[in-house]
Amino acid sequence: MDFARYWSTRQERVEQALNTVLPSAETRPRTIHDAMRYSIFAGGKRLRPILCLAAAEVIGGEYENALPLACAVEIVHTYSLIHDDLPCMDNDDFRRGKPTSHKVYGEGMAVLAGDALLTIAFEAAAGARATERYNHAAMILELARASGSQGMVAGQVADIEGEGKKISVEDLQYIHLNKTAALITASIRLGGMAANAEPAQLDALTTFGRSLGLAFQVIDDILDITQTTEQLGKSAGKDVAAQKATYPALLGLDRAREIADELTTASRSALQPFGEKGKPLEMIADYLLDRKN
Ligand code: GRG
Repeated sequence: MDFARYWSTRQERVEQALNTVLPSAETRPRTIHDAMRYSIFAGGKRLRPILCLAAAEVIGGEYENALPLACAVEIVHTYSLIHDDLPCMDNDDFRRGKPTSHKVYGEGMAVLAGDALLTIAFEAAAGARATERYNHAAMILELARASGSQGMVAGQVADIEGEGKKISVEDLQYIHLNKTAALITASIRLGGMAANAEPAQLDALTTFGRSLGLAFQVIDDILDITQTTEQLGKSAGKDVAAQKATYPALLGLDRAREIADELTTASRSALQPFGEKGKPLEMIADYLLDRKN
């Protein structure tokens, strides 16, 4: 399988779909729509939507059916990045290789662009087609739970409260599972739902998602200290500067690498019930382990 081609065709399809979901930059009020588009089209990898499409295909569905949900997860992700970069949060000047939203549009407009993206994500999700096992409410609930105060926001709260403190590996795992793995897992589950996955299949996708999501954040922690700002497209070395608890900080770089390997292996094992059909998700897991940004 030509993985580069697999990735780029889906990436292009996601770009097109996002372009349709978002109001044009000329739509009044222009500033907010321009700001929303600026961050959405700033050059993200599109990992979450591609995982969503891949999960639908692994279950045997058409990836087109999962596109509204794929857009929804990418839009929630982009909102979280805009807010995470604000001076009152991580205070970052660069994201996706470009100046952050508040640097270009000012803080007030960046907050609003994040708010508007979070809202329009649910509009996008509402455009999904219900399946025999999963109605619209189930899909919307999945996205809401993963994004809210018992999902991504919970992780962000624990992350902020943990800054400068000595926290346990269990606490760090709680942060990573919520801040990062929750939305990644939901992206994969939503793809499965769009393809009418059987309950046991959805369980297998969930196990895959949690291990992959954790591995993704451990690798992100490692890259923060091993890569340059240019390579990452966002400021490197921020975790050390903010005295953040990370896997390398708590356990050392070598052990963090081992953990990323172990989690990737665990995620691949969860795909066993899918046999050969699970190959695309397996390749995505391998690609994430080796990524440089
Ligand atoms: C509610 C005010 C308010 C803020 C919410 C929840 C939140 C802010 C932020 C948490 C989200 C966050 C920054 C998680 C970290 C996950 C992570 C490693 C993101 C980078 O993902 P990539 O590498 O990025 O997929 P690209 O740019 O490629 O999409």
